[in-house]
Amino acid sequence: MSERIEDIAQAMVQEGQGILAADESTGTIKKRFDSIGTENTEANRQAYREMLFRSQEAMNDCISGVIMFEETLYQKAVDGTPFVDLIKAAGAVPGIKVDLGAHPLPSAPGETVTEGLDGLRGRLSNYYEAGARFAKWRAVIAIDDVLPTYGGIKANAHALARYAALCQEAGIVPIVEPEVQMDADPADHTIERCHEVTAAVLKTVFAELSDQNVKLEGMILKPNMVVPGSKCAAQCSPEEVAHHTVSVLKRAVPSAVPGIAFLSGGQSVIEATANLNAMNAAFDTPWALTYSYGRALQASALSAWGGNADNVAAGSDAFTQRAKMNSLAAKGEWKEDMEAA
Ligand code: 5MM
Repeated sequence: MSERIEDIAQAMVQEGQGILAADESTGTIKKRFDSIGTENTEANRQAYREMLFRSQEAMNDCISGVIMFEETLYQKAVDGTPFVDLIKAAGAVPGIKVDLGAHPLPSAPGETVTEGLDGLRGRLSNYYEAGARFAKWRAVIAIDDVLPTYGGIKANAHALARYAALCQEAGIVPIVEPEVQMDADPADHTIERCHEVTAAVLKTVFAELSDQNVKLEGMILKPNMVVPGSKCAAQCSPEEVAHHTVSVLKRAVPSAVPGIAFLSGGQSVIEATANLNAMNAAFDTPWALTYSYGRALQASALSAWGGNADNVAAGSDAFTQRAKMNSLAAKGEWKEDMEAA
């Protein structure tokens, strides 16, 4: 694997591949395990992640990078192989979530700012030693008729840029993730409102990245797609989502950025695939458009596994199916009837 951040970033968005977001913190994976009646123990977290990382076909052909939580970065498979080595053996890049979560932004009701900059330089050096070659930081942007405020956008964009510059100094590719939420209450905003807010957020993020001298060739953007809120009465077709998303991105994201890897944000597994496919089928873009999905890659695998060691093959098959469908979508070659096949 090359050690230039530009080459690592290119490898992460190579054609037909995308990123597995398996960086659920201990609290978030508890919610996922609760949904299948599985206890949130370290052993179960290890077993679940090993099932994903040992899914050879998916990992070899469809997954270019894996985002891990700190615990996972240092975990091993049952045979003693470090997870980092399993991921590298599949030709994928190991990555680490380095933010410490979204916390209330003072004097800004309803808004958060993501924390974790203090001590980040030292943590990045340790994560590099452990094998991580990319990192992720997620800013959470609330949306309704009046939110977000400019102050809220600016605080999050500034933190994203400070994080990205520190990553690049450490030889680590930053995934810059500003998420305009689609499913947080009230979640009734229209696609036009999401368009407006996403455009303002990305414009501010790229201004801050420029101010902090972040090398665009050595980063990946992980945005939301432009979609209506999950409770909006007017839902949209994949073609409408593709049109809004690509037009916002074309105006905000410099062509020096090698790739854009979307979050799924609460879309169903099929919506996330269909929307990505619609973009790649209809538009030529200066950057690769691919996936960095958490729920949309894992939901069916999680329920097929169900916390039962006897179901590892079924869970792995379900993960492989979603990885293959999204790989096709990243090339604009997916069709709905392929799901049944
Ligand atoms: C996998 O979930 C990630 C971690 O979430 P927490 O910090 O809340 O535990 C999350 O950042 C994820 O990487 C992105 O939101 C994309 O995941 P989705 O499920 O939206 O595709």
